Amino acid sequence: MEIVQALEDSIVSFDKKMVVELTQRVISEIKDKKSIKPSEVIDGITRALERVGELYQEGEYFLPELVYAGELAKNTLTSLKPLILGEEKRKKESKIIILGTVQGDMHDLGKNIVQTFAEGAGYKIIDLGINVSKEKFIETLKEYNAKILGLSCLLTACDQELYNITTSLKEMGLEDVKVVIGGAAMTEKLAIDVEKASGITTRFAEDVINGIKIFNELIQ
Ligand code: B12
Repeated sequence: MEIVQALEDSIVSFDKKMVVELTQRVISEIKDKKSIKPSEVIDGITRALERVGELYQEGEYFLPELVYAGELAKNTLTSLKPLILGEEKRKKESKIIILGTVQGDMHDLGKNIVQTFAEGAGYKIIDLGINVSKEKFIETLKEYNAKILGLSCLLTACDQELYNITTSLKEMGLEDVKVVIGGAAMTEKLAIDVEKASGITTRFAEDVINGIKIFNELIQ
């Protein structure tokens, strides 16, 4: 786990050369020695971005640093993707999840991790990307006759979108759709409030692993 810690530190200190080198080492550890799991590396990357976020909040880092750390993390995740698919493979090919980041929000690193893991767990993911309107979510749910909607939201300012989307689901007669929300601005309490206000089943996932468990429960 020392390598994962070093990778985490090199993202926080923007040491690109070290990030590239450590990513390669981590990949060999996963493939050859099987001493590290891809999910442990994801946890390390998540911690790194959380630390960068704290430094940003404290005024130590600024927006360009956030962007750069996000890019370093993205490159590592892209290299890990084939291994994650290998780790999580199971059979739920016919189960479809519509996924996206809500309107007004451009964050996609967490959503992309969910996409990769859920695909690895055998789900078919229709990823609508970032800044997705409620109309687009609803149109796609209908198009695929999908019953699970995964929403990523990292900005408190976008909380209202969750109410808008779920209320529309109800109004459109799609009350059998179940919603799973995740991202920095989401909480268990918010999920409960959204469910109460809309009547649409809404669950909160604190991370990707918890998210996959919830998908499994909801889709049974
Ligand atoms: C990287 C980052 C950025 C990057 C985004 C790059 C990208 N391509 O995504 C950039 C620089 C572009 C950015 C921009 C902004 N950001 Co920003 N950003 C972050 C940062 C540092 C990390 C987020 C991240 O990627 N984390 C790592 C991923 C892996 O974690 P995650 O998203 O939480 O996802 C995990 C779980 O939550 C869960 N999950 C997530 N989504 C879903 C969905 C489902 C269905 C499921 C099951 C699970 C799930 O699974 C994931 C894996 O376990 C956070 C700080 C933080 N602590 O979160 C701030 C943060 C989210 N940003 C913030 C802000 C304010 C902004 C800006 C408004 C800044 C500005 N002034 O312009 C803009 C917003 C632009 C916009 N309209 O969206 C604030 C939000 C505050 C709030 N509560 O509203 C934060 C919290 C920073 C802070 N402390 O102030 N940001």
